[in-house]
Amino acid sequence: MRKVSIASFVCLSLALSTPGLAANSNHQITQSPTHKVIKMSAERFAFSPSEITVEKGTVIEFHLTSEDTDHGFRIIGSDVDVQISKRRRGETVVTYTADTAGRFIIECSRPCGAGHTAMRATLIVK
Ligand SMILES: [Cu+2]
Repeated sequence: MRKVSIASFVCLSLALSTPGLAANSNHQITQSPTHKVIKMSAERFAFSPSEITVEKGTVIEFHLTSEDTDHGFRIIGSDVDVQISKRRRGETVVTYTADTAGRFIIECSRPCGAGHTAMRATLIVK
């Protein structure tokens, strides 16, 4: 009987001594990153949409498809560089956390024809 009451006391004092922890986890819930799915298609020699704007901290899930041949999808300055397989070969899904504000160039990274080097899109992180 006495052991039980000591245990209760310990639990109670732990709960009372950690109000900061409780407040902090509430804070994290309200600040949890926004998750955004963006469908983007590639076709000689453009991405559609060609400009995307997100809030800083957004976790972007790109769903990429091609309307013609193989294309690439590289966000310059990041690790993201994937292939978008030719039409009807399914979609490529890649996740990017937009944790830095700025303008980022997305370029096609697979030679796809005459306009390949001009095949770009812009990601704006506010
Ligand atoms: Cu290309």
